[in-house]
Amino acid sequence: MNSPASKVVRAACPHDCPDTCAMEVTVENGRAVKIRGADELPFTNGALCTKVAYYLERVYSDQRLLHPLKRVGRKGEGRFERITWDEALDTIAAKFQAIAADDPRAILPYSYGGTLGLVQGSSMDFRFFHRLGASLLDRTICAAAGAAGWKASIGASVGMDPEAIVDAKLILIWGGNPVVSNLHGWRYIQEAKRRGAKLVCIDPWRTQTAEKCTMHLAPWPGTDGALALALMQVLIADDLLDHDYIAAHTLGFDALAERVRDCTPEWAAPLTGLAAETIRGLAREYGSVKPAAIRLNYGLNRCAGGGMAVRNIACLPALTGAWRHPAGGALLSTSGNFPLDQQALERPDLYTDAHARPTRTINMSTIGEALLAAKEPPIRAIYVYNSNPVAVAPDGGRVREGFAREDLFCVVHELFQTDTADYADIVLPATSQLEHRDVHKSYGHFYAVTNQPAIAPLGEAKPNTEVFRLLAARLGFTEAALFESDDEIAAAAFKRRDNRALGLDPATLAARGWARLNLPRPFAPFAKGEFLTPSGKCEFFSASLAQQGLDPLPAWVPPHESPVSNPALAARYPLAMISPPARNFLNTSFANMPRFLQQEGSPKLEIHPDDAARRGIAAGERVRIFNDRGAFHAQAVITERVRCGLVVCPSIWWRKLSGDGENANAVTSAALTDIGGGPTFYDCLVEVAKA
Ligand SMILES: Nc1nc2c(c(=O)[nH]1)N[C@H]1C(S)=C(S)[C@@H](COP(=O)(O)OP(=O)(O)OC[C@H]3O[C@@H](n4cnc5c(=O)[nH]c(N)nc54)[C@H](O)[C@@H]3O)O[C@H]1N2
Ligand SMILES: Nc1nc2c(c(=O)[nH]1)N[C@H]1C(S)=C(S)[C@@H](COP(=O)(O)OP(=O)(O)OC[C@H]3O[C@@H](n4cnc5c(=O)[nH]c(N)nc54)[C@H](O)[C@@H]3O)O[C@H]1N2
Ligand SMILES: [Mo]
Repeated sequence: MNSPASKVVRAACPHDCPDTCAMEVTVENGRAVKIRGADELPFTNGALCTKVAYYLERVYSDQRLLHPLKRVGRKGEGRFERITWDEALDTIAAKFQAIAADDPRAILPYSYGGTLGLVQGSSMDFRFFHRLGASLLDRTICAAAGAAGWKASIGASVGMDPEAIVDAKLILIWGGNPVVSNLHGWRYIQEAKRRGAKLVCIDPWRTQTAEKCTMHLAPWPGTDGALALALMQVLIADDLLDHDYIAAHTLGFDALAERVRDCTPEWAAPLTGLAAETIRGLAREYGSVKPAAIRLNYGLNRCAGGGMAVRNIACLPALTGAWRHPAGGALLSTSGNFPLDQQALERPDLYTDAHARPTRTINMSTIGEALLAAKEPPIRAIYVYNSNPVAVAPDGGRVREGFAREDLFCVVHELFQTDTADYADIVLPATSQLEHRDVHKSYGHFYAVTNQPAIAPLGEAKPNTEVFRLLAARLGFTEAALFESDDEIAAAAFKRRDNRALGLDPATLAARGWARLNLPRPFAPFAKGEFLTPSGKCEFFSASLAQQGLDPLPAWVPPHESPVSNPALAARYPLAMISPPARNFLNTSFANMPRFLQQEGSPKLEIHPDDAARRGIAAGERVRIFNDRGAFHAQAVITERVRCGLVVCPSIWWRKLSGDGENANAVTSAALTDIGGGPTFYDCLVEVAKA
């Protein structure tokens, strides 16, 4: 009941997760006392995940940063002193002004998925840094390779309706662990299983998802591209094709058939570590069971060939005509369905109007190298928000070295004193989702979700947008776009004239908390072709890849680090390591909350009994995981969930809370993917020894 002292506020889960839940926050006398998943949004269905169900513990955590701070100790040491907002903003403005007078490109914004809100994550921040003339950041750290690979085949991040999957008869869960990282999407897959679908999980690790599937295939990390080519070979050789669909809606079939002629299951078997008969069986099933759906996720795009692997898989439903049915086809991300008005949100014209020379772009996945070696100009200041690079970026030793530069001016806007905040000169306290306004799209469903502030900012915390407005004023900028309110920004987020945005008007969103994109039901995006590629077809042959100097056809790109691609390295470091999400953490978010730390215990390394025995490692023992880049420690979990030769470190731990000041990114590589410039977290050879 809503009495004056008690109200229910409509909110959105801000976290980097495909589910983007609608939430209801009960507020009594200015304090949030209850949070729950909204019942009416079909995807959320009244339930939050185990992390966000306890969100109030995060909001009201005694670890929250409540005042601006300035560093008084050495970088990384973590000694800070309280200052006023005026002192903090004056310091930042003076530094930025001095650097910008020489070359504003020496200033770098660094942000990612702390909140996926369009207001707090991609509006005023972009406007401010555009006006300032700072370097641009290429936000590659998660999905860049997969998005680029998908784009080459399909044209944009559009795929099947995740709710329609309930009617599929065969579902390949490929490079995803929905029980952990897409819990609400998993509900629809389970419903399909209840209705008789067969679920096949393709994941090197026997996850909780794999256990609940009908079948689990465990390829070596980074070999999905080869597996997909072999599936194509069988589909073509056994004539399990939809010839009409191929003729009408695809480009380059003959060249593709030629390309995969020798990519038999026998060819792929030693590369993937799967039996040839298993591969052939999967291809025959995929080619004959209808409707067949593929739910890809990003786990498979974190290896050298991650772009091409996704591209290859995205070609499969066009060969079999699976796209004809709403419950067939494939889905990686629904992002491209949302008619965002990116120009209105980000205002790139603020750059071009104020600066004659073009800026430059820094890839966030190689931030260590950029901080240490970027030239013309070197990076002199970094402003970090919505991200924790010292813990999440690959080749963590280099990243820390970069952030430790005494001559680097570093601002970190955060809710918590993270590993990165320890390297800041100025730390600014950020509001939580309950304390600011936002609006969200989703990358796992078709609903926009609104977020109204439920409570006043705690302490002196300020939203991202507010800080940029204040800094813009201090720097003497006068453009109206730099002073818009959060409500105004939220109202401009979607392109009003795009038909898909019907119903996404701010009033509807505010009243109900969420709204579905105006897309037909049932939705079969490519039943009649109409792909979003330049040719309008599913491009087996991609002229745009060719233009970039890349292979225009689906191809096999081996991992950077594997016995096949680098036998000398594999002789020294024989174990492939992946570090996917721990269930109770969301990247490094939640990994400082006592409840979740207690559930995860300590950093763990899952290792096969034979690999453990060979190294004299007993269950529960502390082990050292190392390669030429670095080392970290974990507790050995001896298990057949991993095959011999594979180790898994559920992540991402805060370095300073892990026991040795390191985490899995001490050993991961900053080498990039084939397409899209993405990171290769899961392409990493290591050795393990008793500590
Ligand atoms: N609880 C929880 N939920 C999360 C997150 C979290 O940290 N915690 N993170 C969020 C974010 S930012 C993202 S991007 C998504 C990530 O979620 P997903 O997109 O599902 O990606 P990952 O969890 O990285 O990997 C998924 C699975 O892929 C497997 N995998 C690793 N390498 C390979 C490979 O080469 N081939 C194949 N076939 N499989 C491979 C891993 O073992 C893992 O089980 O989840 C989001 N949701
Ligand atoms: N080894 C290994 N490394 C990985 C991965 C892996 O699987 N293995 N996964 C990779 C992936 S998929 C991703 S997406 C990245 C994730 O990397 P990040 O996007 O950096 O994610 P988080 O670690 O959750 O850090 C987000 C930070 O933003 C802060 N924050 C939240 N809301 C706000 C706000 O409104 N304002 C401000 N200023 N700050 C806010 C949070 O407190 C948190 O500290 O990590 C990557 N790193
Ligand atoms: Mo991610």
